[in-house]
Amino acid sequence: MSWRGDNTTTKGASSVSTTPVFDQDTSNDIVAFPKGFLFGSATSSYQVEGAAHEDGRGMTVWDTFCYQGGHVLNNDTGDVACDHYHLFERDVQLMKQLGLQGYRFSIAWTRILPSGYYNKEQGVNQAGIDFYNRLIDTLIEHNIDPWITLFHWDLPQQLEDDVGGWLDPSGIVVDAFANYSRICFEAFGDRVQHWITLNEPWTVAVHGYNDGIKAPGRNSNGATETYIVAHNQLLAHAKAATIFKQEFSKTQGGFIGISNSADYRYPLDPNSPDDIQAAERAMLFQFGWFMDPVIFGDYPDVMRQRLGSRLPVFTPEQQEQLQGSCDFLGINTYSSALTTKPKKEPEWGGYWADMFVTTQNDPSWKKNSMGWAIVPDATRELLLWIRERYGNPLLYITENGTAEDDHDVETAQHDEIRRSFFEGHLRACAEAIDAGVRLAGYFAWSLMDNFEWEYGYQRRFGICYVDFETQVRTPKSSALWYSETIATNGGNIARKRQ
Ligand code: PNW
Repeated sequence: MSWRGDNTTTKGASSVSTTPVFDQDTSNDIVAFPKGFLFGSATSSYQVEGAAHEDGRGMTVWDTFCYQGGHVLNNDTGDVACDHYHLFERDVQLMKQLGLQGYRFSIAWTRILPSGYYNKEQGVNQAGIDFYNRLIDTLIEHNIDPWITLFHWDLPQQLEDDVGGWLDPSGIVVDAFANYSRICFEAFGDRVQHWITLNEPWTVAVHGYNDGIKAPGRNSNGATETYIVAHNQLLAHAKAATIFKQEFSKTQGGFIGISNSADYRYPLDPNSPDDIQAAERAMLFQFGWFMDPVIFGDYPDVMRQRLGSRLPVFTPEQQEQLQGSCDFLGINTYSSALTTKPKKEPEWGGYWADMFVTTQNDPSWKKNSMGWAIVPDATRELLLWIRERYGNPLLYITENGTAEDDHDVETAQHDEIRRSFFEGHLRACAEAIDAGVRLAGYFAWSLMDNFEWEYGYQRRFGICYVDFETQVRTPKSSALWYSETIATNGGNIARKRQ
């Protein structure tokens, strides 16, 4: 099978191939992932770094949101978090011990550009560049492939104050992101092969501007703001990806993509045309909203039909920039639901009313400590759905994981629910690959317990337990199991559930 990227020369952690070979032997009872399949784990800057006011880092909307009080459980903040900024060397050691092949982390925009903008007087904050250089070099020394996310929600506060952040109608925020991205490609692109422009623009738009539960906490005008914020993020992605392709990838190699939220929706009644349509509409309102533009150059038809003029319009030039802007697609997937068509049109406006879907869980599904249903098979269905709609693109699962109540280190070391979550989801991935899906890697969310946004430190997604008093990390049983999965290439996963 031929893969985009077949001709790449791999730099950085060179033992990690970017060229998976799909020659699956499905006669075996045990799962085997394709040669070159990448197993990693992920974090993000605001959730793990801490050192919030050190070495010139500028304020972000998440600092502000936490300091305002009342938004985050216990009014927790990311001021210290996992202190990864100071402890990264130990953390890389931990990754090495677990045998991780890739580490997906995000760059804090305001460590590089404290105000968010580039200008000659202020220049670039060298201390920020130095930190990520040390992190990248340490990863490469340990043969762990660095995957960079450029934006994982910590927008510079100055941009929020000056132009309204992602609501900015003038294009300043888009240009600022493009300039910041260029600085990163230039500084780190000699060693970094995989770039993710944005993490879950869906969550920023919907949780930040429709539901008001994440920074900047707006919810009064979701019916329009949500779509403007999504639009500007897509334009920012397109501009950064264009810069990458025009100015960098030809000479320094590398690949660029975007990580989108994608949770599979089943029709409640598989024989009901209304339910089938509701499921499709839900997928297009979440995933298609961001994926259709980067593949086809425009939003899904169903969104245009339901929103009319509230859905912003791309110019032909923007469409051209967007279409084909990704070398690979990053999938962040956590849960699933059964969908049906609501009995009547909602009286209130906003994103969820626009989607017009009622969801429920199957009674047999277990729930995690976030209340999210655990549905491993939905990941296989999701991957097959993506293959059908988008013509079998190159995929990476850039996040998948679960939060459990591991509130002390002993409990955490017996996290059987999380272990079996990973087993089920990785089996589903293997099944999709057997069916021809081009899935080339998987990142467990998260390497360690961290600042879980509005839930503060009360929800733990880590495969390693973090004692936030002492900053000691302890691998949970899921981490040890995952480590064995990596070492045996899936050899501890039976093809069929026992
Ligand atoms: C992702 N949902 O967010 C983020 O990328 C991570 O930073 C975060 O820690 C992780 O998942 C766990 O929450 C999500 O509404 C936000 O289903 C919202 C949803 C899922 C994931």
